[in-house]
Amino acid sequence: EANSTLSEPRVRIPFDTLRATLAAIFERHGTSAGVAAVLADNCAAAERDGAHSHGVFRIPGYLSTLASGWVDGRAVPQVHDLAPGAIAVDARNGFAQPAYMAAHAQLVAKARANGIALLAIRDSHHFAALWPDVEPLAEQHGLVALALVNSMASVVPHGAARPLFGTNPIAFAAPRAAGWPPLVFDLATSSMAHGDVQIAAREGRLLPEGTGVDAHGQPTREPRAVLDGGALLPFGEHKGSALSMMVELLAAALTGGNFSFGFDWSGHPGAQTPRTGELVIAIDPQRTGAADFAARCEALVSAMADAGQTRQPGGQRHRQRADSLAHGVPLAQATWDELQRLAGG
Ligand code: NDP
Ligand code: PYC
Repeated sequence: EANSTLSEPRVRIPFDTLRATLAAIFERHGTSAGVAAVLADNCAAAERDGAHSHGVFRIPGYLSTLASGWVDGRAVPQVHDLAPGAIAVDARNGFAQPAYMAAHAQLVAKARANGIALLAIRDSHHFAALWPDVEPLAEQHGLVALALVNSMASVVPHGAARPLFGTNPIAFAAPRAAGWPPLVFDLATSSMAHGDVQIAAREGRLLPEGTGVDAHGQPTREPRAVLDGGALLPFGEHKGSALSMMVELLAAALTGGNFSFGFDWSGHPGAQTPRTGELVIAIDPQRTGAADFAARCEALVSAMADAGQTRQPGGQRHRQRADSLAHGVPLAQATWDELQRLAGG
């Protein structure tokens, strides 16, 4: 399978070659060329940055979902210019990233014109890392950006008895002074991303204490018990649970998308992509009345370093990115062989 293993032998694949191969796979398995290009960019970038839970590991899930008829790989998103600071996109049961791209330029223009703008995406499937939805807004456009997406009922709210929330990530990006990549974090509000539980199961690793419960609601460290009828817990008990609730409200209720518990994919065996919503908020730091945001950002970064913080969020991804761009994206040989087979090569 495409996500088979991290064991040797390994190869280094040029980023553009990986991206082109992934685009060929998507198109060969039922997406339009445009959707294939957007998903391939996203998935290859995650693999390049070492974000393994949402890199090529996800290809079998994308393909089984497309084969199940649950998602429309050829959907053409409808963009609605709602207000000076608001855009809505109906993804029409397509992937979230093409819907986002359809409104990206408008979001930037509105944030510049108004100081703040939001993009509300509904009826969309987000099966990816979230940082690609905010990092370019900070890096290329100097905007502060926040993105939230809800997923599938797999997390038990704090104090509750059954799963309701999704793993519901939050991503944030802030531009830094010239020459520095933006400060970016991207984190699931669950104790662990569902994808990482799947990877732990594949690799035969136990989960940390407090990650999840089995089908009887009992704490377990067995990834298969979490995946087969069990559930994850929020990170940080009531605090992560409250953030996850907020994501349901902002990414679903505010956009018109489904809640994580609000869709039924049982008629589509093989479906894995959640059909929900996404909210992106972009803020122009030049339009808030504060002096020189970039300088304040540098002051904070220096203070964190002085306090002893040696690793910043996003730092590891950028180190892996530099390595991948210099030497090729590392993949298991078996994984690369399988990707080429799927691409029809
Ligand atoms: P992690 O816990 O791996 O990382 C969360 C953030 O913390 C990252 O920005 C990471 O930076 C940073 N970080 C990690 N370790 C440290 C450290 N020691 N010091 C400082 N910063 C640190 O992410 P998750 O497992 O929570 O999420 C993984 C991915 O899964 C995300 O990309 C998320 O968007 C995706 N996801 C997608 C969903 C969807 O519905 N589409 C649902 C749930 C998750 P760095 O990247 O540099 O390590
Ligand atoms: O890893 O939790 C996850 C996830 C859900 C949807 C896409 N990724």
